[in-house]
Amino acid sequence: MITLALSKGRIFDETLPLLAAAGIEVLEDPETSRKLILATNQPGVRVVLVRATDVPTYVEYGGADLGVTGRDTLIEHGGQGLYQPLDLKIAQCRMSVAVPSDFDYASAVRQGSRLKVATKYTTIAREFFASKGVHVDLIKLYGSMELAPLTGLADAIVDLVSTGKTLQANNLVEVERIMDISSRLVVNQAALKLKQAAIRPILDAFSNAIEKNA
Ligand code: PRT
Ligand code: MG
Repeated sequence: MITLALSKGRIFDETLPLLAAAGIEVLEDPETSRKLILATNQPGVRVVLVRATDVPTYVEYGGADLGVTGRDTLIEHGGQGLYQPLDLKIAQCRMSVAVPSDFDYASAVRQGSRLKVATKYTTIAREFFASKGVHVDLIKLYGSMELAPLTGLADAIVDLVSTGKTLQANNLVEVERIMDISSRLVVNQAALKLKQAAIRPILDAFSNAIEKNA
């Protein structure tokens, strides 16, 4: 049995076409079913639904053989013990710094001010500001980062941006692009050896499908 860990929402939705290319069809809709283990049309393949941030953990410890996870999540997790054979080019966005539209970020940086930065992505934020030589106090949040500068909790946020509509709706502007983000396939290292015969065709089908989309 091959177990694939996915999170509900954009990762599940955007992985479906890749699974289809590998001849795998998920037999239940996670938005309507309450099940956490979903059968597929292939008796040897199942999908487990986990929180996006838990995908690397499931795959690292063998709770799943394969998983799909954002580069953001992977960097924060550390990626240890995971084989990362493919950039699936799905769930694309960017990691950015944003501030209230009336905050002069450029002069704060120029003057060497200490910035209060709220984020879920403390590893990425710490490395980015350290590389720029900007001193920051990081405030760890688990969601709704956009609220932090509006309430005086922070001067800036580090968050994912895709259309930019969320920033705009909250009067925030993007002042730095830290990195481009897409989702990766991650594979448990032991599973890759022990379940080669089942995993290899899935990797090949995904890889061909990505090339076709490019
Ligand atoms: O939502 P939940 O708390 O359950 O978990 P999650 O946020 O970790 O999962 P999910 O499904 O929202 O995100 C999974 C992965 O999708 C992330 O790890 C990213 O790699 C990728 N991804 C791609 C995104 C976005 N685009 C995205 N736009 N993840 C989040 N967003 C959020 C962003 O945080 C911000 O709040 O969408 C908002 C901005 O979108 P725009 O279009 O208004 O700019
Ligand atoms: Mg989310």
